[in-house]
Amino acid sequence: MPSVLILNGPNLNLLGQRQPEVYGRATLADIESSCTSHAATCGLDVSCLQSNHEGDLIDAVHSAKGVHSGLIINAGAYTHTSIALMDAVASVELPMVEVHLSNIHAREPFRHVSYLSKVAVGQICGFGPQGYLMALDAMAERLMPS
Ligand code: CA2
Repeated sequence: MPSVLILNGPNLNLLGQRQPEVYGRATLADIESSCTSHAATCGLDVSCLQSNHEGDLIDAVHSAKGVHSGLIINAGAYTHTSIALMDAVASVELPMVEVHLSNIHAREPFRHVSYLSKVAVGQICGFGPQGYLMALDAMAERLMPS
């Protein structure tokens, strides 16, 4: 069964505890659990990792090569700043779907730019936790076309 690595970046460990008006009430554990259940219905295995550290996210992307068939990444604020994470994704040559809980294009101008989008198959934003499930559907179609 193809395996997908779901990476979440800085501060996403705080989901459900603060700013529910922006990010909703689901915790990261809730989201990871629904991803695991949904992935099974799509014929995918998933592994989930969250880190507040850019280098750890880069290491996780490097380690995905040869282990996972695709990446789903919500890089948090590193989305808008990290050329290094973009380069890491490009280097492993795995399909990557970018996810954001909020609609980054409807927020502050500094959130409108995503370095990760340049190396993504596509970006899903504004649908809250459901966006991760949509990303799994997109990845399943990409890895196992019907
Ligand atoms: O909408 C998203 O998913 C974001 O990636 C979330 C990032 C933000 O910097 C991006 O522009 C868009 C921030 C994640 C912070 O998460 C928190 C959760 C609860 C309380 C405080 C922050």
